[in-house]
Amino acid sequence: MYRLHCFAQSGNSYKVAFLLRALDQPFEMVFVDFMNGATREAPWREAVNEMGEAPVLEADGKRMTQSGAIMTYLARKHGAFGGATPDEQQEVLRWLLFDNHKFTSFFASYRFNRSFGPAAPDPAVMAWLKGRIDAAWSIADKHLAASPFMAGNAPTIADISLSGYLFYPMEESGYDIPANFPHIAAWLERVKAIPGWVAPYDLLPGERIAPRW
Ligand SMILES: N[C@@H](CCC(=O)N[C@@H](CS)C(=O)NCC(=O)O)C(=O)O
Repeated sequence: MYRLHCFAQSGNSYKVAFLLRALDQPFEMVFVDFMNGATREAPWREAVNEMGEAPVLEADGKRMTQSGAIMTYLARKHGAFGGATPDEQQEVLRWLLFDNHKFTSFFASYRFNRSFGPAAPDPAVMAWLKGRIDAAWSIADKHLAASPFMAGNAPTIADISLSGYLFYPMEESGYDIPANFPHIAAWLERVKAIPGWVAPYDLLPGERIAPRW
């Protein structure tokens, strides 16, 4: 059985959990106490992930990290959500890289600073991050105006990756997606229709935390 190391606020963990559900694969979840510093402790890094990050998936005698790499492994293994042709598979990879570099990463940092950080966010840092988010999201919004899913006509792990953080409550990020990114908003409804979809806080272990700042 798959074992997923994860926690409720982690959109990157949510991506893998959602994919496992979409693939109809049973899995066990291991709570990572991220908010109390678990991933920064040397023993955790030694035993679980040298990169100091969730998610981690244990499967087939391996311990895997990086949601994009984990999802690629699962899509190949189960023959679904990986893209139907070599061209689509290449497109999936292209969007996974864009997601990890620009789409999820800036937004995850922005949301963390705004809701869960140890101190009130620095306005200059937040303004810089917001500029980067708006630029990346505008690119995805334009792409989705012409395509139902990121890599063609059917959902893939690229959709699961890019959408992961967007299913968290709006008050955590302050981002009003329907008002500002209408094609992303419409696409999120299509992603939600994938069998197995469930909201992050109804799926992942750990307590929901009220936004701090
Ligand atoms: N690119 C990685 C990012 C993973 C990541 O940043 N995970 C967060 C939790 S959602 C984390 O553990 N961060 C620890 C840190 O940055 O110190 C992935 O997609 O798995």
